[in-house]
Amino acid sequence: MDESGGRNIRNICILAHVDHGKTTLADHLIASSGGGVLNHRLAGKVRYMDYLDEEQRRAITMKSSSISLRYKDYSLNLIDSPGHMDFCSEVSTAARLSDGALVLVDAVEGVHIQTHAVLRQAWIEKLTPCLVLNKIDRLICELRLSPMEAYTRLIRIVHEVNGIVSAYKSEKYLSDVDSILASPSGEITDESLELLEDDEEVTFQPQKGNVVFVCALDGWGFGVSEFANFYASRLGAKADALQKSLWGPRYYLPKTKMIVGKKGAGSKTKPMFVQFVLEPLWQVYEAALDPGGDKAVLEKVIKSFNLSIPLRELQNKDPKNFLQSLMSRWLPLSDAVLSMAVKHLPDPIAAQSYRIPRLVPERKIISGSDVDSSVLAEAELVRKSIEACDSSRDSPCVVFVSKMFAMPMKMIPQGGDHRERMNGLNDEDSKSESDECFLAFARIFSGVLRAGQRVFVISSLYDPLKGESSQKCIQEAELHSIYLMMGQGLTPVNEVKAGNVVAIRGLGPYISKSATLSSTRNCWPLASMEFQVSPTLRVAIEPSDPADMSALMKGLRLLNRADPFVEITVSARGEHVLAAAGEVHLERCIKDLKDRFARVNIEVSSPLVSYRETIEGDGSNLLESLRSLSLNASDYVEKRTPNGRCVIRVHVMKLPHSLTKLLDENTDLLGDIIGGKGSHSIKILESQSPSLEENADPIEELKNQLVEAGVSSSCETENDRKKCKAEWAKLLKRIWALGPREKGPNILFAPDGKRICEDGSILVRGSPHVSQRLGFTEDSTEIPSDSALYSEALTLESSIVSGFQRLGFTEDSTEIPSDSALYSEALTLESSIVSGFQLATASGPLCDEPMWGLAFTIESHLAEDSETEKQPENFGIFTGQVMTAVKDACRAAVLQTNPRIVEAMYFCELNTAPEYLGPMYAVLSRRRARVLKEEMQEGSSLFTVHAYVPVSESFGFADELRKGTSGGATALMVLSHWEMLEEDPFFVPKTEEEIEEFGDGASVLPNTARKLINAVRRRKGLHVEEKVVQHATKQRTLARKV
Ligand SMILES: Nc1nc2c(ncn2[C@@H]2O[C@H](COP(=O)(O)OP(=O)(O)OP(=O)(O)O)[C@@H](O)[C@H]2O)c(=O)[nH]1
Ligand SMILES: [Mg+2]
Repeated sequence: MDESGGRNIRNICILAHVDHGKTTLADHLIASSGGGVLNHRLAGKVRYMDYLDEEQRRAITMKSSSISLRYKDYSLNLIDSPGHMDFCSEVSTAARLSDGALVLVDAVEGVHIQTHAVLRQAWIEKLTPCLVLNKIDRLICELRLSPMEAYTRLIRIVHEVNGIVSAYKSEKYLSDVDSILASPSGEITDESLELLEDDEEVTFQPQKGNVVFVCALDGWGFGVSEFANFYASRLGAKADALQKSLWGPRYYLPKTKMIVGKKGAGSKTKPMFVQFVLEPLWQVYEAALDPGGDKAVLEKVIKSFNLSIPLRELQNKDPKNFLQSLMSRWLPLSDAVLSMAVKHLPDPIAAQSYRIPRLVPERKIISGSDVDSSVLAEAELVRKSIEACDSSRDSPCVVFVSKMFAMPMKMIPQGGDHRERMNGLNDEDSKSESDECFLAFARIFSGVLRAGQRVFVISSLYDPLKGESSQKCIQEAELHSIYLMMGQGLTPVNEVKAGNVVAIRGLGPYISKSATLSSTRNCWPLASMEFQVSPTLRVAIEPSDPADMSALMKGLRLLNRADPFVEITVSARGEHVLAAAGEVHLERCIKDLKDRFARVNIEVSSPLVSYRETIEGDGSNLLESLRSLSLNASDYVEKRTPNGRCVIRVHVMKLPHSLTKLLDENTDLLGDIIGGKGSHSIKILESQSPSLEENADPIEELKNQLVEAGVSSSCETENDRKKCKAEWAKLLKRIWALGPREKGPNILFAPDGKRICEDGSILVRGSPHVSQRLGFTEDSTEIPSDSALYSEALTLESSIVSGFQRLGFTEDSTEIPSDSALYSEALTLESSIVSGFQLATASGPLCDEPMWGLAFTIESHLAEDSETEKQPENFGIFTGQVMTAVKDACRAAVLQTNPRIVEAMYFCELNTAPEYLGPMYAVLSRRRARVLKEEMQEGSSLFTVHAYVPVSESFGFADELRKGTSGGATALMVLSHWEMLEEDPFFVPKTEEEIEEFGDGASVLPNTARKLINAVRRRKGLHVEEKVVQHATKQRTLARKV
C-alpha cells in the first residue's frame, strides 16, 4: 500500500475506439509491473484483462476491469475499458474512478467515432489525458510509408485529436461567458476574467512528453524524450532543448550544428523527428525483415544500447521474433508509457481538488429556509474532505460505487479476517445469489475504508437536508471484505485509504447499479455518471421448459444487477422483455443468462417491433368528411347482432396528424383526466412547487392544443378558419371515448342523429363522457369526479327521460311505445359499444396491432324485441353480441377504407470518413432509410449524416455497416416517431398503366407493407395468406407456350 499519503498513486483508464489495442497495451504493462502475474513472452497474446470466455471468443473487451500495478515507487490502478459501442456505459464507469486517461489511437485507422466519444467522456469527468499512438509497425510493414510520409500522418492524427479536445474546451469557454453575462451584474470583473482565461495551450504535444508512439503488439514504444536523452551527448546539446525540437518544423544543420526553423532549412532537409527518430526505426525494421537487409545495423543498435538479448532469441530463425526481442529491449513499451503516466497524469490529491465541481456539484442553499445548520456544516465538511482527498483516519469516509459486477463464487478468496464474524451475511449471499457473488467496483474519495465497516449506502436522489422525506434513499450496510483487483484475481486487504480503486463485497443486496457510500448520513451523493446511449434493442424471453420460469425470473434479477446497462420489463402481453444496447450486448446477456444466472434453456424472440394500423390520408379533411357523412350515408359498414335486434353502422375517418401526435404524447395526462385523477394530480403538483403557478395549468394547455389541432391547415381565409374552429368545437363536445385502453390516439364520437328511426328502433346516443371530463361541455363543472356517482347519474337520467316520455313532454313521445324499457336498454348498451371500440382499437384488422389516429362514429339502432328474447338471462348474451358486432364492424370499416401500416422510426446519426460515404449510402438504401442531411464536421474530415431508419430494418444494421465500410462508419440510433407507410398492403393493379406494369395481379409480389404485416401475423400465429409457388420455371414455360 501507499505510504506517501496518496501522492504516489495514479488511477488510470485506457480509452479508445474498438480494436485500437487497449487490452494488448495493458498486457505489456501487466507483464512488467504486475508482480509476475503475466510472463513477458505471453504479453500481447493472452489479453489478460479479457478474462471472460465471451471476450476471448469474440476478441473484444466487454466490461471495464481494474488491475493494481507497481512501477518504481508508484502504485497504479489501471482500468481497461471496452471500445465497442454496445458497452460504452462501461467507459463511463471506468472514467469516473480514474484521474487520468491513456487515449489510444490506431496510427493507421486514425480518429474514429468512439475516439470522439471517449475524449468527451474524459472531458466530462475532468480526466487528464495522455495520447498513445499505437500500431506504428503497421505504418512500416503494412502501409509501407516512408519515414516522411509516416511523420505527416502522425502529425495529422495529433492535430485532429487536439482539435476535438479544443472543441470541448471552447464549448465550456462559451458557456462560461454565457453564465457570466447572465449573472445579475452582467459585468466582467477581474475575477470573471480570470475564470475566462482561455487555455490556449494545445493539449497533446509530443515535445511536452504527453504523447508516445508505440507498437503494443510487439511491446515497444517511445516518447521523444527517450531519443532526446540518447542524442544529447552525441550532438553535444542539452536533452531538454533537444526534446523541444524533436517534433514539429525543426531542422538540424550538421555543418553548423544548429537547430533551425523552416526558414533556415534547405528544401531537402527533413524535420528532426524524421531524421533522428523515424529513420533509424525504419532502418532497423528493414535490416531485420528484409532478407538482404544490412545486419550490421542491428548489431550496432545492440552494441550502442548495450542490449542483452539471450542467445536463443539472437539465433531465432524467424526475423519477426528476433525483431520483437530487439525492439522490446531497445525501447521497452511499459517504460515509455508508465514513465509518461506518472509524470503527466495527476495523483488523486491533485485531481480531486479540481474534479470536485463535477463529483459533488456545489448546492445553492436558500438562506432562511428551515435548514438544519449542523447537517449543512457536516455535509460541507465532507465535501471539503473529498476535495482534499483526505486520507486521515478521522476524516469522513466517502466511496463511489460505479457499477456492480458478478464474479463466480469460486473466484473469491475465502480467507480474510472477517470471514467468521460475517458468516451470517456470507450464507445469505451465497444462498440468494447461487454461485455468483456481487462485488462493487469502487473508489475511495475520502477517509479510510475498512473491511467489516458499517456504512450508509446513499442513492443519487438523497438529500441530507430533506431529513425524513429522503430516508428511503439511504440504507445502512456492513461491508464484508475489500479486495485489490488484479483483473480477475482478488487480493483481500483490511483497509484502504482515499485515492484507491477497490472491489467491495457485501453490498449486493443494497445496490443495483451505482451508489455513494459514506460513514456519515450527512453527505451529498456524488453526481451520477453520464451515459452515451440508452438500451433500445428489445426481445421477449421465456424458458424453453415452462417449469423453469422461476429460475429465469431469478436469473433476470441477477442479470439486471450484474449489468448496469440492461433493462428488464414486463410487456402488456405478459412477456419478459429484455432491452440491451445493441446486438453484441444482447448476445452476451443471453449467454450470461443461460450459463451463469438462470442456467436454463431459454427461447429468445426475434427483436420486438411494434406497429400501428391506420387508414390512408392525412386527416386534413376530417370536418368535411363528417359533413358529407350526414349527406351520403352509404359510406359505412353495417353489422347486425345474431338476434337481429341491433344494427350497428360504423364510419371511420383519419384524424389530423397533429391531433394524433398530441393524443399520443399526452396519453398519461389524458388517462389521469379521464380516469378522474386530473384535478387531483394538479393539486399535488401545486403544493410541491409553488413556481408551477406561473406556468399554465397542464390540462388547460392540453385543451387549448386540442382545439387548435383539429383546425385544418387547409383553411385559407380567416373566415374559413373561424367556421372550421366552430365546427371542430362542436365536435369536441361529442367525444365519447378514447381508445385503446381509454386513453389512446383514437377517438369515438357519439352519433349525432335522430333518436327515433322510422322503423321504430331507437339510436343509442352515447354520452360525451370524455368531452365532459375535458371540460368541453358546459355542464362539466357539475360532473362528480367519482365515476360510480357518474353512472348513478346516468341511470337517473334514463328514469327521468322515461318519466318525461310517459308524461308526454318530449316531442318524440307520440311515436314511442308506452313502455320505456327500450330506452333504458339502449342506455345500458352504451358500455358494450365502448368496449367493442376499445377491443377494436387495441388490435386492428391487418395484424392485430393497435390502431393509430382514427376517428370512429358508431350508430347503433336498437329494435323492439320479440317475446322470446325477453328473458333476462338472454340479456347478458345480447350485450356480448353487441360488443362483438361493434368490434367486427370497426375492424371491417378500417379494412374497407384503405388500411395502412404505421412503423416506428429511429433517428440515426452516422459518422464516417469521406472514403466510406459510398458504401455507407449503399447500406442505408438497403435498409429503407431516409437521409435528412449530410454535412462535414468542422475541423475534421469526418462526415455526419442524419437519417431516419425504420426500427424493423435496424437489426444487423450496425454489423452490415461495419462490414460494408471496414469499420469506417458508425451509427448511433434513438427512437424518434411513428410514420405511416404510404404503400397499400393489398395493392392489386387496377388502372391501365398499373396492369401494364404489374400484369393482372397474379404475379405481383407482396410489397414492403404486406411483408411487414405477414411477418407480424406469422409471429402471432395468425393466418397468413401466401401463394406458394412450386416449380416456378415450369409454370413460366407453360405460360409462354400458351
Ligand atoms: N499490428 C499491430 N496490431 C496490434 C497492435 N496492437 C494491437 N494489435 C492488434 O489489434 C487487435 C485488437 O487488439 P485489442 O488489444 O484487443 O484491442 P482493444 O482496444 O482492447 O479492443 P476492444 O477492447 O474490443 O475495444 C488485436 O488483434 C491485436 O493483436 C500493434 O501495435 N500492431
Ligand atoms: Mg480490449
